[in-house]
Amino acid sequence: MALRAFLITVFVAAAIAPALATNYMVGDDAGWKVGVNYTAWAEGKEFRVGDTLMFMYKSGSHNVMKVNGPDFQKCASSNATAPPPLTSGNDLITLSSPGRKWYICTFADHCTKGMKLVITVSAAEGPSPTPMPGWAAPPSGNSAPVKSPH
Ligand SMILES: *[C@@H]1O[C@H](CO)[C@@H](O)[C@H](O)[C@H]1NC(C)=O
Ligand SMILES: *[C@@H]1O[C@H](CO)[C@@H](O)[C@H](O)[C@H]1NC(C)=O
Ligand SMILES: [Cu+2]
Repeated sequence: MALRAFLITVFVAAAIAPALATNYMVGDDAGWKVGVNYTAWAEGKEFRVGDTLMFMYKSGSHNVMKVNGPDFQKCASSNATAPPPLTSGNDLITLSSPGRKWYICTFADHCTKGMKLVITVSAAEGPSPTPMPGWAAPPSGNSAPVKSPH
């Protein structure tokens, strides 16, 4: 049963270890809508490369557009080469690079009414998110070095 115990240990360790990536539900239960202070929501949160943002809203009522800093201040989207806004209502964004990131809703006056989120993403830290060793080759359970006979 050494293998079984080892696998359970791995599972427990994986569950207890600090998460390698965090999934943030923007606005928590409120989701992405008018009337939520997303500056307050983001306060105190540490966003890191590899984390994800989930924007939840009724599709067709809002959208999510990544903009630059000046456009964020103006609640505009002037970048003609920027990708189109996300519109699914279930929009997952993976934070793939460090730095400041700005998101707005481009519907009517939603942005000026508060549908704007700015975050600062820092580099990933901690253990690299590589697969856990040991799945393919569990240890023998013998902690002493094996002495080869001579
Ligand atoms: C949103 O929250 C931030 C930080 O708590 C605060 O400084 C700001 O005044 C709030 N904005 C509004 C419109 O309430
Ligand atoms: C416009 O969008 C493109 C594509 O996302 C981006 O590479 C570029 O930096 C943006 N320009 C500005 C001024 O934000
Ligand atoms: Cu909106």
